[in-house]
Amino acid sequence: MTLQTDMRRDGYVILRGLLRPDEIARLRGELRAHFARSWHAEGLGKHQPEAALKIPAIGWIYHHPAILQGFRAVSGSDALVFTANSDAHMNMLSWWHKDTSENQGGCFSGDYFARPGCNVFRAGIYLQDQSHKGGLTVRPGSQTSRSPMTGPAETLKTAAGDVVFFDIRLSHAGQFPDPVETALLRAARIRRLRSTATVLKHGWHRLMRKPDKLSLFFTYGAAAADTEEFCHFEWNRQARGRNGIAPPLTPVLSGGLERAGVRFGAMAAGG
Ligand SMILES: O=C(O)CCC(=O)C(=O)O
Ligand SMILES: [Fe+2]
Repeated sequence: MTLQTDMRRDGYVILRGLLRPDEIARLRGELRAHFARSWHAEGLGKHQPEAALKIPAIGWIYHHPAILQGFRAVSGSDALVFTANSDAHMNMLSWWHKDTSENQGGCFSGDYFARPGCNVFRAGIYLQDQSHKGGLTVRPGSQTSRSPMTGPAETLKTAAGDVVFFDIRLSHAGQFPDPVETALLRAARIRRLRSTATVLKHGWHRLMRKPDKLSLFFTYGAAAADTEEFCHFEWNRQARGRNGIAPPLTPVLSGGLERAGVRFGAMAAGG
């Protein structure tokens, strides 16, 4: 009950120590191996959207028992739906935003910031201790404000193995750029300077002895109208540029979800 109360009030909850050290090491290795070969350049770092489709090796994390238990606890629902939405990041800079895609028309209909609660939650996993520099910075309670810039900010200190669960309407940011990175980000807006800016950012990162920052985010919902809307939105996004049909999850992942008693929403919503 208190976790649901905290989620309603603050828009986020940290659950400590959900992943074991060997699981953290495994996930780090799998993400590193992926990012050595494939990524989208973003925020002068590496981003893998659709990580549940594009990084088959990490399928196990999407039905990890302790994380599913976390989603059940914060949502107050035993009936969970995996939305197929997931992003992996390495050394990516970011800025204040919400995960509700207002720049693409919004993932929900109606005045969704006016509702006190929402049934769609994201898990954020940082794969190293973020005790000196925080991992995620949030604006507690901002899940009901439309602007991502409203309200006081709090930087969350997490240890590898902790998972941050948050209402997808919460205003949050990952790694803010320092002044040098701000200048490089500005340069990278000019197309022909982008790759030079990325190389310089990498050099700066090394010079300043900044540790690599790896993270994984993914979205679950409680079986409810919000979640159906989110799944439709995600299915349509994944279908774009693919002849109007979103790709199915790998059989290994869909089998794992089924065994864990989780519905795979995007397929159900799109079919
Ligand atoms: O870069 C980060 O750590 C934050 C990532 C994030 O907010 C997201 O994937 O939605
Ligand atoms: Fe986000």
